[in-house]
Amino acid sequence: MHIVYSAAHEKHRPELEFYEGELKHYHDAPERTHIVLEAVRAANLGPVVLPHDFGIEPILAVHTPDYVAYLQGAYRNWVDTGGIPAGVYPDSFPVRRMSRRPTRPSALAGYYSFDITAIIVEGTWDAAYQSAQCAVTAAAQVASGQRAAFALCRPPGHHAHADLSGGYCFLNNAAIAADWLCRSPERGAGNMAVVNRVAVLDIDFHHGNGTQDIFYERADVLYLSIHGDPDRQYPYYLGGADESGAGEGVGYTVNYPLEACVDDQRYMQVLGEACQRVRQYMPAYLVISLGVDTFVDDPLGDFALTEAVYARIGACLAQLNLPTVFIMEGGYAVSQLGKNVASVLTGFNDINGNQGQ
Ligand code: Q9C
Ligand code: ZN
Repeated sequence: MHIVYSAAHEKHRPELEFYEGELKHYHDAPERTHIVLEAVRAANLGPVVLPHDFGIEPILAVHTPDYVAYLQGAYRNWVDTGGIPAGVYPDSFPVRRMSRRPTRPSALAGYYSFDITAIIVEGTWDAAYQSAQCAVTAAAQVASGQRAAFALCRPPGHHAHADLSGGYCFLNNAAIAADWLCRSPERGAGNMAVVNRVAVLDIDFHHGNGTQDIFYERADVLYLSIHGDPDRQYPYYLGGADESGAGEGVGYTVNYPLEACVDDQRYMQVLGEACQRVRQYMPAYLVISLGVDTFVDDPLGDFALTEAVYARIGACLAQLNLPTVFIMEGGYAVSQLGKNVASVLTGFNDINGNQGQ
């Protein structure tokens, strides 16, 4: 399978985040991506390719124009109005009963965020744009007949809503890829009028609140997520088992919020259930939001998965026998990050008799 990677992610390098009451080094460091790149190279999964530029259209199909314009100008506007050069740090948020859209750049930062961790620096837009292009490029690979592709996205995407940043995410790469696959001309039996069904299975430790919200009222994208129960874990305010879609989308959102200390066996049991739901849906494509912050030593998660489970996860996904786009999301136990991601992908390839190479 092709690995789609752009070095543009390096331009997104916020130094500090406010974490559990203290200023800490930003968890989504560029080194994460370098480690994964090295591991997937060493695993001989396939060629590392640059993203094509599909332009702004696939992004605007998911995100609002005002939000995209805000992201593009946020850093310059912030600095020009006296903001610190270290980055755009939102401090106030319009929550219940507050809905004015302000013009001051520092206030807009809160207007377009739901938390304080998606920090914008000078290169953030370029990095987020190329990250989204990696996702679309990987989607285009499977739309044109490849069994699978891996978009090594950074910044990640699954927390980003149509018009909200948060959780280190700005543009929702998985949603952009899934939506693009629904509309891609290669799909279907060459019938442009047919909208393809796409399943998005989110195996990052955190609930993909952004992806859920983007597709909440759609039946052409099935969103499933296995994650730490939001009653206990970030993103706290979305991701319950009782959220199952609205309008035409009723029944097309499926959440598996789990207890702490989930082990390999329990995880594989729940993954099996989720895969059954995917089979029943009979999608044309599968998009995996691939986070490995489910690992026992991850500082941001409280599951207890061991390194041995990741190849099993990959094998289980391969058995769905669908054209599959892997999108990189979280994973912060840097010493094991590369190994765990590579294990998912090699576990997937091994089932397919290495067709991906
Ligand atoms: N006290 C991803 O894995 N901070 N994002 C949590 C908990 C945000 C994780 C704070 C974690 C976001 C893509
Ligand atoms: Zn995560």
